[in-house]
Amino acid sequence: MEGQRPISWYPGHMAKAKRLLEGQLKRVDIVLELCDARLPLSSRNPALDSMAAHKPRLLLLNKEDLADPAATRQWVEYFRAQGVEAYPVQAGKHRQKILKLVDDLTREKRERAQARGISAGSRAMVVGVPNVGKSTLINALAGRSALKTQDRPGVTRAPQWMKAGERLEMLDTPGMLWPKLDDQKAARRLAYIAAIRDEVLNSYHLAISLLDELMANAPEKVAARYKIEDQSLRGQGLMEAICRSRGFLQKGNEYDLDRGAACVLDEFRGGLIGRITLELPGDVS
Ligand SMILES: Nc1nc2c(ncn2[C@@H]2O[C@H](COP(=O)(O)OP(=O)(O)O)[C@@H](O)[C@H]2O)c(=O)[nH]1
Ligand SMILES: [Mg+2]
Repeated sequence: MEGQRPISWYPGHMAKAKRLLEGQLKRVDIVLELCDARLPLSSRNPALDSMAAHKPRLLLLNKEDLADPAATRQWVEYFRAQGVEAYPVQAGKHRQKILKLVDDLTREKRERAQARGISAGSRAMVVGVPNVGKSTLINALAGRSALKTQDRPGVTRAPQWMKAGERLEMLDTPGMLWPKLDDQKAARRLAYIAAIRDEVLNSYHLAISLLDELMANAPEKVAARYKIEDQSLRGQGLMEAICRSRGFLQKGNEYDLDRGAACVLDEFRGGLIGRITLELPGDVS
């Protein structure tokens, strides 16, 4: 996109994250993969498929409260048609539901072990790209609120196990998946949900690009939120209309476009514009 630096991710970070994750995966019976329900495609990383092959996996479409419920239903159907167990959740709220799902998925292995006289529980870990809710989920499942996790790639320490329910132990460190940055569209979308830091992009251009996508998906929600009458507005014209309606003006009555940009990004992230999903299964090429 014009005026925007390409998004970069250090290959060294990626390689370290991969090594760390491979080591963690070896220790667990089941993987709880988190993605963002607003971006079920862009917020997953297909590298996990090969790394966690042959392990039971649960795909949790997190932050369902921020996503469009009809779109979420479409995604759940899409994933299930592919044989992926997918469930919409709010990581901090659905402890019992998630523990039950994990219990069901690990039952077979547990019963096989019991038949051989081994009465072992199951071990699980949480995996996902930054900001999808990994720490929130770990805290919720373990029933603790003071978990201090370091999910920066490369931070190595002895793994700690926490009890989460009667038969489940959980790795207290989330598995860090690096975001999918080779696809610029996916990368931009990850920046909208703050999975990659703002600094790597110019906020103004990011907000303009987000507005473009919002107008394609849910123009009436944007119009209602910012009291915009002309729904054909796009780009700077739309941002100016938002600044006008919010009174974001600078000296000399110029529009404070940066303030408008920050406002749109914040309000989208907080769900204030409405429950909006930015990609549908039909978009999968
Ligand atoms: N609205 C909403 N916010 C959530 C949900 N789960 C997590 N969050 C928020 O998302 C942000 C990132 O969560 P965190 O657990 O730190 O993500 P991590 O980087 O994957 O560990 C935090 O501000 C959480 O409060 C959810 O289901 N709904
Ligand atoms: Mg975290």
